[in-house]
Amino acid sequence: TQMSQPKHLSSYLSSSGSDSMKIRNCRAAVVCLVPMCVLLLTAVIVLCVHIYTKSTYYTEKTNQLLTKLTEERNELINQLFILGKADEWIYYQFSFYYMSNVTKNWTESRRDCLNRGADLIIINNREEQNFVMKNTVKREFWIGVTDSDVENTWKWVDGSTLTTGFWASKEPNGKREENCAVTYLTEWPELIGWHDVKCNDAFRLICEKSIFPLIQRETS
Ligand SMILES: *[C@@H]1O[C@H](CO)[C@@H](O)[C@H](O)[C@H]1NC(C)=O
Ligand SMILES: *[C@@H]1O[C@H](CO)[C@@H](O)[C@H](O)[C@H]1NC(C)=O
Ligand SMILES: [Ca+2]
Ligand SMILES: [Ca+2]
Repeated sequence: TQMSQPKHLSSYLSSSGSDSMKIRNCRAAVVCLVPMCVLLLTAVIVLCVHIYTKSTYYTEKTNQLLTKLTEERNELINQLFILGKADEWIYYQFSFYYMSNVTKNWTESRRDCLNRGADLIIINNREEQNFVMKNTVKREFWIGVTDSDVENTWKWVDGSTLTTGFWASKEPNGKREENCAVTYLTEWPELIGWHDVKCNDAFRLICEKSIFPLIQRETS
């Protein structure tokens, strides 16, 4: 039956012509066309199946993403509510900040931040440093960096190593005596910036809570 159809078709197509050459050409064309049609159809089906599975895959993915995003949003709203309630937190560039009014040593200050669901500030760049300067009074504030473990290897509270900081000129200078750091805003320009000081001294603190751990926890 496979061969009968091309034969029939070709004879139909060449019904007006008496030229056998024409018939042969037509037959050859049909013989070629039929597998091509089959191939094309197969391709279409494969493509359809592909698109179908892909679309269901994407629908699933989209739903997952939507659920995740909704959860994220709710969590963020929750967080905003908790932090906003205190009305002491400032939002800037994906982080919330809290500047204290009371003074404590570095360890106690860090504990204070942790109790607030945050940690001592990690100053990542010049913009963040400028933000801190703009939002603090002319005092020293603890920041989350210390070289208590290894002299002159300053580690942030998240375990990362400080590369370049915003140290005041001639700082850090305290060797083993001064292993914790404050950011200092003062009228003396040469003293503006970070200072290493004694960890047991009492200063105000800056807490930072990034919104990224929240998102990372959700997506992992
Ligand atoms: C710090 O607290 C005292 C009272 O405990 C208050 O009078 C003062 O205004 C506060 N300062 C700031 C900068 O919030
Ligand atoms: C920090 O202050 C607390 C409470 O005053 C004290 O118990 C602790 O020993 C101090 N820590 C350091 C490292 O000085
Ligand atoms: Ca930071
Ligand atoms: Ca110093």
